[in-house]
Amino acid sequence: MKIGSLFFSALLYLTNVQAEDCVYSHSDVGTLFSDVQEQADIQPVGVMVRVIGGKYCMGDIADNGEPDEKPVHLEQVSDFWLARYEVTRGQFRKFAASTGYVSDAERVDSTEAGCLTVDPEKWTFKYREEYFWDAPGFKQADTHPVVCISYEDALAFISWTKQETGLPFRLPTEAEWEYVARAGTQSIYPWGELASESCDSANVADQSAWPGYSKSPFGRIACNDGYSFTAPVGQYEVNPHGVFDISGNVWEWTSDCWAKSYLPDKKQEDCGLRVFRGSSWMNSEKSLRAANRSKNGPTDRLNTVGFRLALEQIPVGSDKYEAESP
Ligand SMILES: [Ca+2]
Ligand SMILES: [Ca+2]
Repeated sequence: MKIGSLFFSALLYLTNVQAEDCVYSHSDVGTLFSDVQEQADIQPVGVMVRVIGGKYCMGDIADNGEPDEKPVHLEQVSDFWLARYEVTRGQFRKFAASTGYVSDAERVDSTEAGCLTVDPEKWTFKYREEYFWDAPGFKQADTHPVVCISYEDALAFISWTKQETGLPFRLPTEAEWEYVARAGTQSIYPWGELASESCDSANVADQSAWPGYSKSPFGRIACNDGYSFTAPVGQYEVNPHGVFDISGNVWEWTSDCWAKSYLPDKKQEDCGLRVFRGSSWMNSEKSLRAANRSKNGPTDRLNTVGFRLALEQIPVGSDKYEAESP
């Protein structure tokens, strides 16, 4: 963060944000999907969409969340580019094949090799040595989002995309992620106030969840999205900013360190924990909320967590991509 924007943010935190501050005009929110003019197909990353920045209220607006989602505060997001889809297993396969990359789940020297998965009988989580991105414990195709990926694995993939394209790809920040997920809304969920209305927009723990799910402490949402585990990317309604699966399917690593609150003076940032956002096929009401934050260590990996790429800007006149209209 630049010094100027840090000062600006501090002022906003100190201001007591009122409900009316969270009412947006269209120009505040930025250009929504109906206005999107720019997208770019950049191989091997895929389609990136341009997100027009704006200001919004970040955090637990509905006041039904966790302490780390408070206080609600104004955030200013600059224009940036975000991948239309979660990174797929096929994209990760191409990366692993061309670089010989060995993921954290596959490292033999790992104290806990494999991928963290749930025991469907006891609903306890444990690392299973045989599970990794190409064998996550359920059936996937290469069009599904890659899972069992640690934060460090995601950074390794990003390094490769930088080499392949010459463009400075990165993970989105939490503020960028929530800005895109909310898309101008202040409701509990991006689609409204009810989790049961999620199934057109997101792959969650729904009525089609696997049989072992009857013992889950998370519960199942009262609608049917058609997938027990991951779904191919892009199966549900597009978000107003032009991206798919921002909520649900798989959690997405962000570039931020987790902190106990959004207050700068109490932040006590612990970079031992990185934030991921958006909930997954295994989760339901609580974690699907737009304000929800989850976190894990940088080498931890679960079969519910993947990632999505962001990019500051595409250089004018870049020959790395073909600009397209949607
Ligand atoms: Ca589902
Ligand atoms: Ca997602």
